[in-house]
Amino acid sequence: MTLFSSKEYQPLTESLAVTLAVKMRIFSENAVLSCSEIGDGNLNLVFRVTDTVTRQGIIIKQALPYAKVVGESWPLTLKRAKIEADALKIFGKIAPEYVPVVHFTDDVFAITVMDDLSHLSIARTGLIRGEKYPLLSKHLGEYLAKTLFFTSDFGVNQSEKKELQRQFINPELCKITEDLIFTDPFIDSPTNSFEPELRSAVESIWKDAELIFHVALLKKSFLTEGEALLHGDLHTGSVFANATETKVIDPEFAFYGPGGFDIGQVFANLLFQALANEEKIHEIQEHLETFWNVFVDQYSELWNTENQEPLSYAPGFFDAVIQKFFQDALGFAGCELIRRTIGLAHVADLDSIQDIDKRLLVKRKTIDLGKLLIKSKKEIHSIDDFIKVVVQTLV
Ligand code: SR1
Ligand code: MG
Repeated sequence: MTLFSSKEYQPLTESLAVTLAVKMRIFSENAVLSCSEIGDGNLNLVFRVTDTVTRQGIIIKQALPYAKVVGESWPLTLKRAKIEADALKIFGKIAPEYVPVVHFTDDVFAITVMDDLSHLSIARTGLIRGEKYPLLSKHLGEYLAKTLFFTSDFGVNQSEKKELQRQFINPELCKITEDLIFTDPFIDSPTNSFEPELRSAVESIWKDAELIFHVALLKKSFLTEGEALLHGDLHTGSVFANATETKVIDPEFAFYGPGGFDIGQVFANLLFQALANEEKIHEIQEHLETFWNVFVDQYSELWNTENQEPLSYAPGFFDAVIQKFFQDALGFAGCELIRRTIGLAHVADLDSIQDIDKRLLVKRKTIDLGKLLIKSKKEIHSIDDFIKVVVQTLV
């Protein structure tokens, strides 16, 4: 399809997004369309085009050639739009109930057109508002069990997996994670951002040789272990939800990495809610338990019924794989807790706390929990141990 007269990339405006929707013939010929740019993430433009009568809509997402959160001084590859669309298609085949349908893509314009999810809320925003998502953790457990299994050497032919690995080499976006999660928060980097009152807590991170040693090992794992096709940025802002439905969006950071990274991001981003609101500890505890237990049950089922690895029956092998996911996830969760508190890209769960004393207290606890998870992950053997550590940090 020829999109516009120009064959060169240009950022969409609301009126160009409507022109595109008309050309795609998604709506009826006489439909009167409205459009607004609704993107609130760090990187992309997101347009919702709606039929003003039926209220049905579509989403047109476009990558910008720079990081929106910083500006044009931080150039970013447009190839990430293709990575994201390809990942959505693969994850959509594996776990269709949890992934929006992709209707159209254009690599030159870095555009992905997909289902409108406006009947759902961004999970982070909804959780902050106090909304309940009783199925969120079960759905995320199922989603990750399926995507981490069916893209790994256990769930896909091992040659096909290597082809996928090649397709999802994603150096520019991985570099963002390497810097913003594993490097910058642990050194005195100009990208860091934190309240001046936190300086001594932050400097104690930079001086903590044992902590830096463990972070270096986690970074090595992120750099070198191609276990499965990861979402790569699975925080609660990448999830749309309501009481019955969950959709995982935004896999532009997708690449072959350690499965515990996606699991750890879910752990950490649920934890922000408990850290910010002590009264939510039971709700978040249930989410953490359900998420992990569903993940293990589903992964175990797939391991026993769909395994492509002839040696998978070896006694103790499954338990070792699950234990590795768990301990990696704790360490990665610790890095996510710290980087969202003192690094470049923060989370509204913490930053929206208006009372400065409360915000500082919560952020100090977040840093403490992050350090503990990174350093002590090998002493935390079960989800019950993990919950105990969280509760001890909160009191
Ligand atoms: C410059 S990008 C900052 C962060 O936003 C994305 O969602 C990722 O989490 C990244 O680390
Ligand atoms: Mg994102």
